[in-house]
Amino acid sequence: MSMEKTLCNLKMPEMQRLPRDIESLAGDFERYLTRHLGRFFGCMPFYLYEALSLTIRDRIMMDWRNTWTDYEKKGVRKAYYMSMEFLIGRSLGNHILNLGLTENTEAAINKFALRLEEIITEEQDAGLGNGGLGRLAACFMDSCANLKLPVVGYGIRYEYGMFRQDIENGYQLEEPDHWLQGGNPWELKHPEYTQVIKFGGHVEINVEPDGRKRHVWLDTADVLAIPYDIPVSGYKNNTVNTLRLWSADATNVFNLDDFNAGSYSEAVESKNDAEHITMVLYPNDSSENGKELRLKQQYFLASASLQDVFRMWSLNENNNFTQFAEQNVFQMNDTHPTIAVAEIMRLLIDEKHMSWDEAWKITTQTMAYTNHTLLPEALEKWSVPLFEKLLPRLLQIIYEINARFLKLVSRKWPGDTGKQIRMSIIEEGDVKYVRMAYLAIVGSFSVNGVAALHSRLLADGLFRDFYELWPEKFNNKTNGVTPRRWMAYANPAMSSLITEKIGDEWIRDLGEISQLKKHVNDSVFAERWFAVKKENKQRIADLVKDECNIDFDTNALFDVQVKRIHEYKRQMLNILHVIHLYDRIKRGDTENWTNRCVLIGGKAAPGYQIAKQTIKLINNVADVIDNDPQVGDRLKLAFIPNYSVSKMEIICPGTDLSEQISTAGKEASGTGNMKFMMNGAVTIGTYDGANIEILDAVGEENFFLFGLKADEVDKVRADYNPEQIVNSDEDLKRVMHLLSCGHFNSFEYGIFDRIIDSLMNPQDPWLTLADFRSYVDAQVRVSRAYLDRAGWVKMSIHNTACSGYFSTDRTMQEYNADIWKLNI
Ligand code: 26W
Repeated sequence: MSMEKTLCNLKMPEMQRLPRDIESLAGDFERYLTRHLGRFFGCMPFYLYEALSLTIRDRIMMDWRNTWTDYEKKGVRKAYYMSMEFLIGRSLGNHILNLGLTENTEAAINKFALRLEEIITEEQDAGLGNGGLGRLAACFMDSCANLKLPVVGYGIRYEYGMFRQDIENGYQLEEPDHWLQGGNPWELKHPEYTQVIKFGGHVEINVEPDGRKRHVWLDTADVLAIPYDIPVSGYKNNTVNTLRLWSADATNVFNLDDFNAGSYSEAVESKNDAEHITMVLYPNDSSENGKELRLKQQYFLASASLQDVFRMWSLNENNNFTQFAEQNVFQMNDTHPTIAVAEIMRLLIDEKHMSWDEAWKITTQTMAYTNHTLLPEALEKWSVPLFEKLLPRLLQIIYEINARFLKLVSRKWPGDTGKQIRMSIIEEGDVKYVRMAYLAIVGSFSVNGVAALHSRLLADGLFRDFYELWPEKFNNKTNGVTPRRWMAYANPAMSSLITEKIGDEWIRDLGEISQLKKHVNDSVFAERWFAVKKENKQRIADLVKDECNIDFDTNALFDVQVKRIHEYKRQMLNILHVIHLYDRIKRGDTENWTNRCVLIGGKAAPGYQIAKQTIKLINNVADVIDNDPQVGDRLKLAFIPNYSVSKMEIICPGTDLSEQISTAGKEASGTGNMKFMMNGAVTIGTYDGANIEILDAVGEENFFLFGLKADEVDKVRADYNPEQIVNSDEDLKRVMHLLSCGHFNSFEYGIFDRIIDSLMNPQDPWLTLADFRSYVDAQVRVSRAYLDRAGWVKMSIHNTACSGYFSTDRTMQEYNADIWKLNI
């Protein structure tokens, strides 16, 4: 290791930029395949992918090193995006696009009678995230590189990513996702930057000769954190940022007592325990189950990342932390990494020997927190006994933060003990809990929601007391998606059509896409737009044929809902509508009919029973509908298994209608809605999350709005009566009858009872039936609108033309202007 250090300090000669012409790409590709990997053409295609990735990676290295050394220079203020999830998906195709090498690479590969597409699809998705929050982090990284913002991502290198979903007899089966099995050409291991993470043990107080007390955390079980760096290339701008993912390993020191007692295997066992920390991504995206290993993961990420930043700081500044807050800012992606608030205090006080006040000042000037959900069951809290056992020193620090904070509360609201109890970071009760969101708010200078409505609901509702105390901390940052992956890469046909009309600046700056508005009435352009959509629909049809053996006709309206399966997202409302359409066909009510292909996809958390039953119901309804000759092409339903980033790359370009139908006030933002809109889908949606901003951008005549608004939801809840709703709506009555009479579960008695009960429950928090009528009416408007082909295409172009605001480039510029203040 010391050897490595010396060598690293040597001045390296300037790296030469590698040639990017077809010949040299082809030559390197062949050389990697034959001489490095020892394979030949005709081998398993995975090796072709590996050889091509190494070829492309070589062409990133120089810019990567230069970008990093630029950031390491003194005086560059940096942001660190801390997230338990980065849902990256595939990398090869994305880097080829960003490097501007699409054509040359294709040509180089063609020389070997291969197609680029075949090679790119060999790559396993890096599925290191559950859904929206994880994919958002990946889009943020892309945009920061595009904007040349000095931002480093910190995350966890899970051995197993999001589980693979198989469908058997209509039920979800979870299979482990061993994505690293074949090796990962996109990561560079950096053992020289290993950090030590402590767990367990106890705390003692030493009195220093100068009389100051010092806390020492002793007898800990230590785990090593080893970083793996992943390059994040900017779009044709020679910038390559870094995503640093931590992997857990045992310390090299065996437990000598065990060892000497002859317990060799016990000594080795500890290695296994340590490695478990980064073994698997938790697949829950909305309810916290308080698992010990998850808290370990969170602390592991926070501590390793903070120590890494401190290490880099010390390279330049020795141990002088006076300027630290001027040069560094941490953005915490939800409460998952917010133990960082206490950990940075520990590092500053116990290891850098600062006073409490100095350390607190640095903490509250460098920490920022983003909230992604209002669902109470998703708010993380950890039991105090668990904390005490795993992280005793951190618990002490949290208690001290809380004591000082509650003093402030009592000064602001003298005598209001209710307020103190409500706002306390520690929840009192038989078992005490640490409320992570409150710790995050108290320790941060910025708290943001992810769409305008959501941020308002945080200030007015969930975090109201805190908003009253510190209104200046609260702000909104509406989410976005990266147009590189979600348009330029995923939808090449539409991208070239757009570029032909308005040039290609939109890829770098999506604001430019508004120029398309000039062309909405151009009928030649509209016809070409329609043709491209149709090609893209064929790709969905092929996928559905391949995976579900169901025939989608590209003349039909493609109606898509893909996202995690959750009651608040109301896949059930979609199914009720599908059953209603089926019922209409069966009773012959098909005048002016619009043919529809309905596609639903998404994973259910493995322990979320009702979500899993919903998947089974979708598959059973699909079976009945798709095999009924009387239905024919009028209606098709498919459930696409194992929905993932790479599937969305095929799905969003070919979608006509985007389903965004959550109970108002429940979907913090949504980001699938933005991908669809960008690709020319029209939205049917509730007044929720970023739908509201999409509606503002496109206007009411280009959006199918329905359902109760967030404030109405709360009022209706008081005397919600599903039975009465069913009885007063003939269509709904028939749908509920078909559901409950076993029409979709002939030999599977009772399997949907729980779903039906929850819909019929006056306490149903998601008020699904309350929005049925308004949803069906909106769908009638959709069907009618689709019959007018020219009108529909206009709407489609208009949606794309209005999508400029929903680029993560805009989101990142706002984070930078209001929170990070880099490059200023
Ligand atoms: C219990 C652990 C847990 C809780 C919540 C794990 C993961 C979560 C995430 C916050 C779930 C999530 O992905 N939320 C989504 O974040 C997106 C990005 O901001 C939003 O667009 C979605 O509306 C929100 O549901």
